[in-house]
Amino acid sequence: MDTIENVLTLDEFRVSEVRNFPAATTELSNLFRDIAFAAKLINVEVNKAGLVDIHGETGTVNVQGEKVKKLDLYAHQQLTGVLKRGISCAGVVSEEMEDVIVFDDKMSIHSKYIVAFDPLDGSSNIDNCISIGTIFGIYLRSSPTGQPCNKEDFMLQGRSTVAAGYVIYGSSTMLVFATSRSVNGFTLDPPIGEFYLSHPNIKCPENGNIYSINHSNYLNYSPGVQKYLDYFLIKNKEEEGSYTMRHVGSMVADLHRNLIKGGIFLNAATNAFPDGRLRLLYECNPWAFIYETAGGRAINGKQRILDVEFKDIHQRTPLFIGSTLMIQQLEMYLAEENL
Ligand code: AFP
Repeated sequence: MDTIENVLTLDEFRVSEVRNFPAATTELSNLFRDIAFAAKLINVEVNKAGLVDIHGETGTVNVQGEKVKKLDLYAHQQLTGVLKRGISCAGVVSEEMEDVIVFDDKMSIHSKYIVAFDPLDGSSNIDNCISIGTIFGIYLRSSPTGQPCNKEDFMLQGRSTVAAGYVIYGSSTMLVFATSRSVNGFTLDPPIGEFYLSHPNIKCPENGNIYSINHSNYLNYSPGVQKYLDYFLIKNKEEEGSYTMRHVGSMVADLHRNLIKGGIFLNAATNAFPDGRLRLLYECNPWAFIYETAGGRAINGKQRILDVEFKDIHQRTPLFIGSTLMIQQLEMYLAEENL
């Protein structure tokens, strides 16, 4: 086993990337460092959630009509503050804010990147000590640098993602960062306050035996999705243990596990949510980019998530994401339903 001296810290990894890949920019690398710093700040508060007054709901309602927990707001403020103080981000869009946030200070206007994030996904789980996470996507702005970015810069398609990642605040805290080259995972050593490269070059297994879905909505799903779910039940009747259902209700936790172990995660359209529950810009696009880079796939049932047309910064989409062969099989069931 490697001693800690042989394991790269996040900073050492950043330096080695810039050295080994001449196309890697220090600006992106700095952005990565800033997000890691915000993750540490958020992690400290997440770990104290049961103890301090920060726990609980603020009572206000966010743009999605959901009650905002104090930690959601705290995470939003930390990420926004850290990115604004840095020199690599021109503006952000957050699940917690109705509109985009443009950084108009004299450093930020020269930055070429913008960031879309869900500061704390799965926050209805905070009260129950269940893993939660931060999701982010990094894009190049289209407006010229030297002036503040604008709302149009955020009217993006997922395929223009430059980098994306997530932080999972679980039994360990991990930061996973994907560029078009690779997906790498870093685990936080809390007493030292350092992220170490624990999961280099993550690959999503081509196949898996885990499916993750809110099964209570079965009768509200389309016939194709229902038949796909029936397939797992029938297979398990034939040979018990062929498949297992695992659904935390915190997509960072579900998707992190499936990325490592292989599996499929489904958030399908229902009567109440005809476009699914998840948000395209700052949830599904980053995850689609991470999975595709790791060799997996992400679709909305009709097309690749990264090709979905932009309509609104808070638009929702169904999401089917996971191991390639499992997505392929789902597509067969969805194709049959359209015959
Ligand atoms: P919260 O942030 O409100 O807890 O929502 C979590 C979430 O967006 C996602 O992480 C889950 O996978 C999804 O909701 C679960 O919702 P449904 O199972 O009701 O679709």
